[in-house]
Amino acid sequence: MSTTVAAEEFERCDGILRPGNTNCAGCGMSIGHQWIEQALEGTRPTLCIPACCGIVTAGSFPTSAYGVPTVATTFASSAAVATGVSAVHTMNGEDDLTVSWAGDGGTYDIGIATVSAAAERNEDILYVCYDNEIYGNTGGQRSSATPQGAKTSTTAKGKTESKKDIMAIMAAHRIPYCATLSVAHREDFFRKIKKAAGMRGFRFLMMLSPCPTGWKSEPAESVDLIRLAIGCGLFQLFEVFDGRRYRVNARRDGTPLNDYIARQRRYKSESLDLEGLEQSINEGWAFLDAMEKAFPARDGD
Ligand SMILES: Cc1ncc(C[n+]2csc(CCOP(=O)(O)OP(=O)(O)O)c2C)c(N)n1
Ligand code: SF4
Ligand SMILES: [Mg+2]
Repeated sequence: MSTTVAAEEFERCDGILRPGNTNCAGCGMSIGHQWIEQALEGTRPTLCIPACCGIVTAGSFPTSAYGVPTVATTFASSAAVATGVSAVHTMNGEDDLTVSWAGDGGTYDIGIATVSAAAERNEDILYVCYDNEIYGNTGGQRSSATPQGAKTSTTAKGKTESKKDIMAIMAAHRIPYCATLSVAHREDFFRKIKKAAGMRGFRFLMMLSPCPTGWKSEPAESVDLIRLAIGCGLFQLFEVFDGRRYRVNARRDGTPLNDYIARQRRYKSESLDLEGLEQSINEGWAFLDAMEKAFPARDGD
């Protein structure tokens, strides 16, 4: 077997994610990193990553699968550390982009205090939560982002509570920009990364991140799953400006919820309540439609 690094791989060594990383096949993080890198067109961000799969990605010292400066933070503190990194860039007169890249555990749960504090201070941070709806790297435990009905290693019969509405929480901070990201909608993804990178202040992006290991799904179906999640309305693709003006980017298209559920063995659970889930999807859309109608985004947003 040749040990020569292919020319195009070598060229990518200074990108965000290098070849040879340890992400599982079909992991949403791999797509997310590559698309952010491509959307930034050569801009090299500084990454602040808490304890999560994303910091396992780096591999063991002294090598790293990240080709940009990366700070590993404690589980709760990526937004606090990013605050410091961003301040240092400013003090040095550098225009560098500071990116927090954190899981749902580090965002919705243990990290919520530092995320909220940085958002309230409107720190100059691009915060990206890759939400795989579990504590992936520690064995797939439940998080507050785990959806109702999904089995995890700590909810053997399926989770009984609903997923926390992190977008509503972040919008309530009235930060300049909040948006959801889909790895099945490349153009929309790139547009949002470019938009967020071109703004100042706290920008919050949330990507539903397929996780074949935790979702018990086929790695090759990861992108299809996100397309189905949007088609059935379970995952809403939208953006909020200054926490007040809403724009929906894709609408549900009548895809049956079961088309999404049936492809993931995590949903083979006693507590799955399909009707209840459908009702909460309808309620979520009634809310989002009403917000967009009452408080639409402006042309320049
Ligand atoms: C204070 C503290 N508690 C627990 C842990 C163990 N721990 C490390 S990462 C993690 C879960 C991370 O979940 P998430 O943020 O969703 O990222 P994922 O692993 O899914 O990528 C846990 C429980 C820790 N590092 N620090
Ligand atoms: S456990 Fe899930 S999130 Fe973690 S690397 Fe594997 S697929 Fe990605
Ligand atoms: Mg997670």
